[in-house]
Amino acid sequence: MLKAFNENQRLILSSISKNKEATATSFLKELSEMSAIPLSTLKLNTKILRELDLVTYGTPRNPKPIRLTQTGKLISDILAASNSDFKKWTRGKRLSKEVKINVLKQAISSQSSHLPSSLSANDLVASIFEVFSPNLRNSENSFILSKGHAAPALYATLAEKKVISKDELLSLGSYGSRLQSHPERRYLPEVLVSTGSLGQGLSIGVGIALGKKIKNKKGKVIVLLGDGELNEGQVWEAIMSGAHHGLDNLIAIVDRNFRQLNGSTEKIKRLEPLEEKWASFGWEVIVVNGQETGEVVSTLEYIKHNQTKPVVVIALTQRNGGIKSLREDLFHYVPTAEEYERAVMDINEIES
Ligand SMILES: Cc1ncc(C[n+]2csc(CCOP(=O)(O)OP(=O)(O)O)c2C)c(N)n1
Ligand SMILES: [Mg+2]
Repeated sequence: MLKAFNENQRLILSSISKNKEATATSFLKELSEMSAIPLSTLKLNTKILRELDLVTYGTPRNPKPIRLTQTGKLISDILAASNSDFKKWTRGKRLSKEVKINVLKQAISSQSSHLPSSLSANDLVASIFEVFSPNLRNSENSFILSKGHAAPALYATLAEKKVISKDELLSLGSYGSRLQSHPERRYLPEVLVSTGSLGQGLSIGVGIALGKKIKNKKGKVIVLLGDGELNEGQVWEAIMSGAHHGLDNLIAIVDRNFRQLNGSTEKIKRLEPLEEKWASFGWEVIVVNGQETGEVVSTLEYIKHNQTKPVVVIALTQRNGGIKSLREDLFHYVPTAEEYERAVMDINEIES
């Protein structure tokens, strides 16, 4: 039960208990400024808490202070006393640290890798495997890396899951290797769908999720997309189909790094207001910090247990994966030995 609450909801619950007489609007505005969490994310999570009967507040016409209900107070107290999720988040962080380092190693050994796009996605891929263990033996969950050029992040995560060895990672992209620069289902069964041609993954995800419904099968279907990838019209057909069929087993995750190739997504073809676009197609939208594995893991846990319609997680990321010594604006990039050493030091600093 406690696992069901994500980090934003915990923050809201604990802050309301200290709140005196503020209305929901002014309370959330202030909390957003203090925490640097987008207002829309806090609003959505507050709405969820109200649906769970944990908080009450008025309307713009009939303003009332935002308050915890009796159950809300109880849950807030239990959450304050519990540290069980923190253990889980730490596990997520450690997993991601190894993945980041192994993504860098693959870039160096192959000398031609989509390093920045992989670093951007790697906390997301690690978190997805942490929560759902998709595509692995005996797992009922399915994962499609629609932005297939982030294959190194997938391979490094599969190495953490002991599906492939860390030595094999160094064969990335070489002739005869199972680890091609875009994931290839023929060579690696844990790659559910071969990808690389952008725009197709969500349509395939809709098909698998619909198939599960028809056959009464359990499990979630998770699709990771790039933000530039959303320029493909086929993605929006899939978004409509997911909503039309009420697929409460389908989760899209958008790696929102605001970059596609070497340019800005907003200059090339504007995506904003992205949350509103997905919501207007009938999806539930959650915005997270995609470089905080704790936040991503707890959000995915929440969705796993509470999903009632298709959900999109818009994950705010950076092409350097939060590693401050690496540039954020590059598409193809291979670090020198010196840059690698510096990056590993940065990773140890972030993930310690
Ligand atoms: C159908 C298709 N068109 C073009 C490409 C070439 N391409 C590879 S990556 C990329 C940019 C993708 O940007 P985004 O989805 O934002 O991913 P990011 O690298 O930022 O993670 C493009 C256009 C492709 N792989 N597939
Ligand atoms: Mg992008």
